[in-house]
Amino acid sequence: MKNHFLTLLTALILFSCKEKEPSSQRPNIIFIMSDDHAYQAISAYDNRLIETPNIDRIAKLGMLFTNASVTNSICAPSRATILTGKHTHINGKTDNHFPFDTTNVTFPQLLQEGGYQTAMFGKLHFGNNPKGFDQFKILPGQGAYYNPTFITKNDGTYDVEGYVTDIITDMTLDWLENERKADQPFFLAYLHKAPHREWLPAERHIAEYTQKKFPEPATLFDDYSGRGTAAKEAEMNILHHMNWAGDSKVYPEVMDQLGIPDASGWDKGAFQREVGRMNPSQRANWDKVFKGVNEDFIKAFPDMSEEDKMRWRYQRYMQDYLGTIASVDENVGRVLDYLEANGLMENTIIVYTSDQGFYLGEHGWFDKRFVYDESFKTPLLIAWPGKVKAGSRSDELVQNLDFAQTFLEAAGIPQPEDMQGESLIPLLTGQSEKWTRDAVYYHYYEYPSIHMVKRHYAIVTKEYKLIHFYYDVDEWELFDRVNDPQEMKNVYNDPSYAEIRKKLHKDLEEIRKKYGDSSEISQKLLEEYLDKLRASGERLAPSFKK
Ligand code: SGN
Ligand code: CA
Repeated sequence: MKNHFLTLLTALILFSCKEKEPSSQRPNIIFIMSDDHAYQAISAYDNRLIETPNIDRIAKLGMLFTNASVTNSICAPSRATILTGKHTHINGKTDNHFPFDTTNVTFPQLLQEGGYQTAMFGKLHFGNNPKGFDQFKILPGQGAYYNPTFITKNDGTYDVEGYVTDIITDMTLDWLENERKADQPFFLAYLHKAPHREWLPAERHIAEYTQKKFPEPATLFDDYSGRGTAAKEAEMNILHHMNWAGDSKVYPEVMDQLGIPDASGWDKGAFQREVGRMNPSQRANWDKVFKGVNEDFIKAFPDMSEEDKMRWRYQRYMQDYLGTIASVDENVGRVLDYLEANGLMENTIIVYTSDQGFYLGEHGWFDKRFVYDESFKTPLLIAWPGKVKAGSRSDELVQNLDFAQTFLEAAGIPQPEDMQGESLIPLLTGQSEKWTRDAVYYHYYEYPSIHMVKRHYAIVTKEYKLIHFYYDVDEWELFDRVNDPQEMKNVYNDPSYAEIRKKLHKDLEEIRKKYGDSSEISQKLLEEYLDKLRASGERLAPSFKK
């Protein structure tokens, strides 16, 4: 009897081990995404502005993508594309204003059903909670840098004292240490708010960064003469459209003293919304540095030309923007250290990306939205020790559209037929001959809205970009990406590009068909958007001209 019992027990143990084997071999996935992190501000791409040694560790361990892009360069729509593996016109999330349609199927739901433990910490920006997560602690909307509020799956909504990038990391590490189940693979979304506007660095970085001086981009004083109405009318110019208090950290009372108007109507409010959240000790540390910055500005202001003001504002912008990235890099380092110290490196896919790129003064701009390179492209670094060759690079045209299917393939879960991306696994594992994509599709919708970037769609190849701006204009642009990498000259009407133009028009039609986009769908989405804007009293589409 005893023997029988032991045999049965051994059989049971063996059986359950066997059952668990496949799942324990499936990789963990850590998806690290920052908000508005330009590739120009990651030293693995470009070290003229900042050193990011920890983010660079991911490139050293794995693969750096030099041609990664988004399908729609704005926050919530990019996140919707990532989670659904579908273009905006299919998943319906055209803009930041109105909530995500949660009847969409997202890949975390499929991972969860397929046996993955799932968690999300940080910024989602959907207007509702994520589906398919065993645990989440997310910021409401854009979230705050100092003493942020979190919406949580199990503990309601509460404020946490401290700096947002540190807190999101503390939550992530706490989950890895205390909630992660050893017998299940996990998907962890670790999503930073930084370096999103209004760019408030952590206390420990303020003094250091306000003293730095950064090289100016060649196109800081672009007059947009080589491009059409959209570039000329966009409200993203550092000199003309940034907030003086909210963005450049000129104190509201200093604006009054110098006679600088609150042209956006919420400049001083934006300052108050962010700096006003600080506790007395944080505020004292802030003032210790920024009072000096303001005093220097008061002295210099009377003699400053428009060009001087642009230069001053560019430096202020970079000091704060890059100051917030210093914390992101340190905190990514904390997570990588944890993985190393806990034997989690071997079987974990580590992704670092941003929800889109960003202008760091190129074309005189901040913000994103355009299909022009700085906002169309996005950083992408993927490590998977043992599977992805250390220190490798890919210049293939990959997109945020591809994450869902990549993760599903890695997890051995079937990819739904209606997802529109392609798994990156062949590129990651050195089978690039299986990768055949030679063009990608882009479509931006949020207009009229803040920054006033017109609706446009485009086809992009490694050599060219053909763009159509529509709705209140009907203008085409064609850029030669090889000979004009700064995209200063629209060659659409240049006769020497006539053949290329013809071919690209044909390819654009085909790619729109392939992804199921059309003028009818654009028109329908436009009307729905305008209806919702009207219903909201058009508060969401102010003009920010100054
Ligand atoms: C806010 C910012 C904009 C920014 C959008 C969208 N203004 O409205 O500059 O383009 O967010 O950013 S702010 O004064 O409120 O900071 S996104 O990353 O969420 O798409
Ligand atoms: Ca963003």
